[in-house]
Amino acid sequence: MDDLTPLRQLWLDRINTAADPAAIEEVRLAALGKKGEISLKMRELGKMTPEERQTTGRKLNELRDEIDAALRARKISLEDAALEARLAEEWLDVTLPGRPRPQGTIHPISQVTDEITAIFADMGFAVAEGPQVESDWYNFDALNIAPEHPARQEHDTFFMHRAEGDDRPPHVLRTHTSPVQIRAMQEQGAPIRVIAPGRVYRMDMDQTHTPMFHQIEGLAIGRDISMAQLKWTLEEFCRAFFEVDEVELRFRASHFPFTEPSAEVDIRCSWDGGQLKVGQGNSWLEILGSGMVHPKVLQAAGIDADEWQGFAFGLGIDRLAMLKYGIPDLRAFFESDLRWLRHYGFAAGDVPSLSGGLTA
Ligand code: 2NM
Repeated sequence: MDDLTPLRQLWLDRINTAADPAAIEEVRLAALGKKGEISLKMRELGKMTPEERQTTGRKLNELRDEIDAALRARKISLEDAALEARLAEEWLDVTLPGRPRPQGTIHPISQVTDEITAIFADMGFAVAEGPQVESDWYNFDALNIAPEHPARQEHDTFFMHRAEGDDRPPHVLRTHTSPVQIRAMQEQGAPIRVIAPGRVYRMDMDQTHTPMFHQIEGLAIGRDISMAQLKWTLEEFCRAFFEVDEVELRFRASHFPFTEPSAEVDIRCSWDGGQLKVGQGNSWLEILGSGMVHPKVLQAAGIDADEWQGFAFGLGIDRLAMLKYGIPDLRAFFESDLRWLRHYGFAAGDVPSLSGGLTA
């Protein structure tokens, strides 16, 4: 049999010039596959004399093994090179700073809610929360609001839909956070001291009203809690909230179904050059409603009205935020305008605390 050296050189050249793993596989099939050149040569061994077969067979075996080894080595080095290329291409610098995104701020409503919550927390009030979709019992009946009361009419309250033929009274979007206080009294009984901040809904939309707004209501029930403690609590709240040493409050007789007696509360103020100053001047600013919780309300919430009494109050967060921070337009509160937010919003680090002064 002829010299195998040229054949050997041919295949090693092909192997070493194969550009990628797919080309290597083609060369392998052409050399060592069933119909590959080396395989065909080995099949011819059968036609040889035993002597020829022995020497040529050994040489062919050696050549096959050498080609096979060269194929594997080339394949591995091509795969390594491909991996190196990918690693060089697909790098990611995990130390890069994050991409800048539109920078938001703490909304004035969130800030003022946190400020008010901090003040009442300091006076021993816990925060209570409840559903925004309420039964008419929690939103109206339990609060001594009669079926014919104007607040229950279609044009004031958002009613949820009932299925056709379901005659039960529909649920409502809560019109105040009082239902939260009813639930808190049912769950915890008396004595109790809670505030309920949250969203409330009324069908109203003009310069000074939005159909969704924010309220905080407070409730303190004990054996002998009176209007005197209500007045002190609200004065203390106003001193802390408006960050002034002295405030003067005026209680005006009013009427709410859920309190008796009821009072609207004004704070003495001045408007020098459009700038609100609290605690001085000759103007009065209405800031909240309040009263002694009606015995029927206590009873509806499962509290014995012969043994317990207490005060409640409610205030609008949105209006207080406008007053404290000089924000002129209520509707801008809910437009999610980033320029407005950057102007009126607060930094994430401005956490209200009483020890530091709320806005220190
Ligand atoms: C106000 C004014 C007066 C009030 C009453 C209650 C409850 F649930 F305890 F009866 N919560 N809030 C209340 C009382 C709310 O808002 C102007």
